[in-house]
Amino acid sequence: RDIILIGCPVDSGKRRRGCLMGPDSYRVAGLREALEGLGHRVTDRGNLTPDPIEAAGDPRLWALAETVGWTAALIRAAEEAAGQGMPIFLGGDHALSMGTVAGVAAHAQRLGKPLFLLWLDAHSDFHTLASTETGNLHGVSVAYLAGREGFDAFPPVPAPIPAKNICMIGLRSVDPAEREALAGTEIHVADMRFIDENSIKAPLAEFLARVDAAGGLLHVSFDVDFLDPSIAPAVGTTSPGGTTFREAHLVMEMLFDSGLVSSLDLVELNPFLDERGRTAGLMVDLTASLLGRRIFDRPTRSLA
Ligand code: DIR
Ligand code: MN
Ligand code: MN
Ligand code: MN
Repeated sequence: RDIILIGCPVDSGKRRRGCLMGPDSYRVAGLREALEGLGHRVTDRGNLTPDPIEAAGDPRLWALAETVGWTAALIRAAEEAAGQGMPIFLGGDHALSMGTVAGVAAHAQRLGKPLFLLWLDAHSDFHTLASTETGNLHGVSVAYLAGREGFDAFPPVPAPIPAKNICMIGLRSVDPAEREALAGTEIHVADMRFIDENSIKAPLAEFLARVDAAGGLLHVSFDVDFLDPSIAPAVGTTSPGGTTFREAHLVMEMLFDSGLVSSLDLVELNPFLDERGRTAGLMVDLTASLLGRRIFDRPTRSLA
């Protein structure tokens, strides 16, 4: 495949700094080389910068103008790149997905195909600007993309994503206002208890079958805190009880087998918190699984 790496050093979506170093951490950890080793053509476009925006600040919201500027710049860049190959957006915090997913959705709309969104995260990121308790805008991305009210400060979403096309897997930290809002939508939600009881394969297989049946494009937004902090410590919002090493690789391997993934975000890596590149290296390995690295070719020979 033609893969386009786009550095998105967005660090405005929360107060703790460090995600701006994410793109370079993935480069140092060998993302490009890993994907080339799987036979892909890889282009690295370097890092983007936000549009200069003079938005009135809001004391309740952290760095609103900067995040709006990033969103505007990323919508353009993502729409363009989605027409040229498979973009991988190297974050940066999860505020960047407001731009990348909105841009990819505009591209899908031009093609006349529905866009589906897989949100791999401990958090649902479903606050509005009115409901956020922290004022951290990395917690509002899905609400913006789904077309919820109250985002007048942001660029209009070119093609809001229907709730039934969104699936969240890995949830374990959902604020009361988010719970209530999610309950009123058709968003598919597999929280950690559901995964414990049913396996992570079940909700993903069901979602992929729907994407396939609809002839859709699939954007995957991968927050590092989807993973258990014991294997992925380099994230500012760790939450215990996350997915294991093998659960995460299984998700990536199933995504590769589906052949449906058309774009990817890697978000919330904070290299300042990493242990000698351990988390960055795991994210590179998981991305390689998403793009075809496997233990054996399937089907595995029967032992019988
Ligand atoms: C959190 C954001 N619910 C908030 N969640 C995070 O600040 O509203 N998302 N960390 O990944
Ligand atoms: Mn997130
Ligand atoms: Mn998260
Ligand atoms: Mn929260």
